[in-house]
Amino acid sequence: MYKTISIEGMHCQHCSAAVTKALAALPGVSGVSVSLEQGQAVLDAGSNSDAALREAIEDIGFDVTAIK
Ligand SMILES: [Cu+2]
Repeated sequence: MYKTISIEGMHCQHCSAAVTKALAALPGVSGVSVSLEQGQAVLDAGSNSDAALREAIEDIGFDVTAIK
């Protein structure tokens, strides 16, 4: 299932790369695309819960403001 995650705190390419890596590391996730400008990640989350997605991002120091 495709999800759009709104993320606060990404300031540069290193930040968006770190978010991409953290999301892609979750089992079953594919097609991760992170936009630094929009502060959003779009991905096929597979069977991961919103809570798991949120935790993966918060674990590396960014804030999740919405998951749709
Ligand atoms: Cu950065």
